[in-house]
Amino acid sequence: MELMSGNEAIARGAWEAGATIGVAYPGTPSTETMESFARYEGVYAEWCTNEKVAVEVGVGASAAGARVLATMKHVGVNVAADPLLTAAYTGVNGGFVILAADDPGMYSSQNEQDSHFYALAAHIPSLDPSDSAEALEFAREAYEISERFDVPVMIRSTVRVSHTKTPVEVGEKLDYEQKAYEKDPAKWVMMPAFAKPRRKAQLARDAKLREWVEGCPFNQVEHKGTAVGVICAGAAYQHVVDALPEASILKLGVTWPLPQKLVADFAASVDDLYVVEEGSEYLTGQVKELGVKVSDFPAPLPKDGELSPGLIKRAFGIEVPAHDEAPDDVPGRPPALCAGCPHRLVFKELSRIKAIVTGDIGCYTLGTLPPLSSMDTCIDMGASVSMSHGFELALAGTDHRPVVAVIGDSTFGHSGLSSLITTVYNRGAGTVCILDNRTTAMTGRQGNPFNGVTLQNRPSRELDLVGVLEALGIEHVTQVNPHDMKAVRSAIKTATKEQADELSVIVFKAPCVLLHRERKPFFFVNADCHACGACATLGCPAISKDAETGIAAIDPMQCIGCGQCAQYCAFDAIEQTTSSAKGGAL
Ligand SMILES: Cc1ncc(C[n+]2csc(CCOP(=O)(O)OP(=O)(O)O)c2C)c(N)n1
Repeated sequence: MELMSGNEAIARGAWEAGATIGVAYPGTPSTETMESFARYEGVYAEWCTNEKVAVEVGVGASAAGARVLATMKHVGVNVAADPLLTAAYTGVNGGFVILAADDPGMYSSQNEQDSHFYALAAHIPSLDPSDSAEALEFAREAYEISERFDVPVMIRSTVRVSHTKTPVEVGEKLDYEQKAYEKDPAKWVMMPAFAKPRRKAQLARDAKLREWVEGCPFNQVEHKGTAVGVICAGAAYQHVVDALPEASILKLGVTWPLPQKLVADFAASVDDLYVVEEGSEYLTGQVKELGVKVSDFPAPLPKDGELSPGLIKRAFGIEVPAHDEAPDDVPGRPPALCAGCPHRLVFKELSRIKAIVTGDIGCYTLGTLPPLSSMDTCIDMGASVSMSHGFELALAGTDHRPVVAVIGDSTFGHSGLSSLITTVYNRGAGTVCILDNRTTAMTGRQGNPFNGVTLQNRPSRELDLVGVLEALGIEHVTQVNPHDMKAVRSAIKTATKEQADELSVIVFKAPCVLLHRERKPFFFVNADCHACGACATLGCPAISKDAETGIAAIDPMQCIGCGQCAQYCAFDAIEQTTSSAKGGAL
């Protein structure tokens, strides 16, 4: 017996099933799955530039005969949807399993989505583990299902299942022999003449899957009483067990296709049937489509966010003791860029010149929050560059503010590059700031093409970012140290004023503070502080102001000695210690 998170258990299950190839782009709450899979013996695992590429590499490896694991967060499935929906036609050779990890409650995402809808659209089985033991079991079995029915299989997890550690029984690694590859264009070349019969094959497969799912042991009925019956899956099941100990439960381990007879029989065995699901109406809709009557909750169950036993109790009109729920008045702890973060001064300067800043997704999205208050927009990865092009087109000289896109190195590799090519091709203008902190920081410092670090530390090639930009034919490309206020200011000024009518790209290159482990002597505020507050406008968590006097202070435990603040002090009141005292813990 071992304690594993759902993500670790999925990796273990895939390894036990004989999966030898892992492909992913990081994204919370899925990331640790591939990091964990990569540590097993005999597997090859890699970060791809984005989820579409990951699924395509995966389809290639599956076609060639290997068992493959692909992992991504829910929004990554949007990116991968193109190959996924056609891979659902081609089917597989070696088993192909895709983890879609959803984030109800948006702990670290830009939206809430229910990936079940992709399984429905693609006609591929969706398996919903409710704890780590099931995550391991379902992942292991998913490969058999994939090969038996010639179909990619989705494991749909949520943050609670992916990140909670529960006991698992680990097994032995299966002695799986990679299949042979045989050329078969009618299966693998999806041109209309071949896709049409594959579409028919897909529909015929649906019927087989519907037959199989009726007897699939992943779906379980827990009979308690006949008054209330609840259909649920995944994390919602755990909350229902806590909230409604008297209710009978149909726990669905397979959420597409639904076991029609099992659902109908269960519904007939209870007086009132409810469907409890998180932030979605997928299951409710599927059950209703079978002609089964679903009762309304006595009080509304939220349609957004994560569920909890308390929320479910309330929906059923059960009183919830105060200690069951977190109080509403817990002080908020807004996230902030780390002390010494190389992104900080870029936002400070863009805010100072009142630029329109189209932002992107990464640590640097925090440049939106006060006191930097810099970013105007952020919707999905890569959008900063394409949206700035859109702003330029629509404003076309009618607004005096410069339009600046801000994007991280990993996000640029993910999809910013294709956006930039659109701007170059159409002779767009504006400034693009690439914040190259030498890592994919937001999701836990993964490697990417521009730092050349690979998941399994295999030899790689670090892409020359400036070289790539110059090769696109962009005339104004500069590289700047983002800790140097004057250099940052001057580069932004040149790009937004002198080169205002053209396209310019500034690469701000300095390692993330969590990578750069050398500690420098910390800074402190001396007696010359005039309480002007300039240093505090940087939003560095190490800097505070006395509530009454306004005099600044620097917390030596948090300061890492980057010296950004000292450059903003007009009174030379911020000094670096000369002693060997080092900055705070990293
Ligand atoms: C389609 C999609 N895939 C993955 C993610 C998860 N994610 C958010 S930001 C990010 C990368 C951030 O790295 P980078 O652009 O280098 O910025 P940094 O955090 O290092 O500042 C990732 C992978 C996402 N939000 N959307």
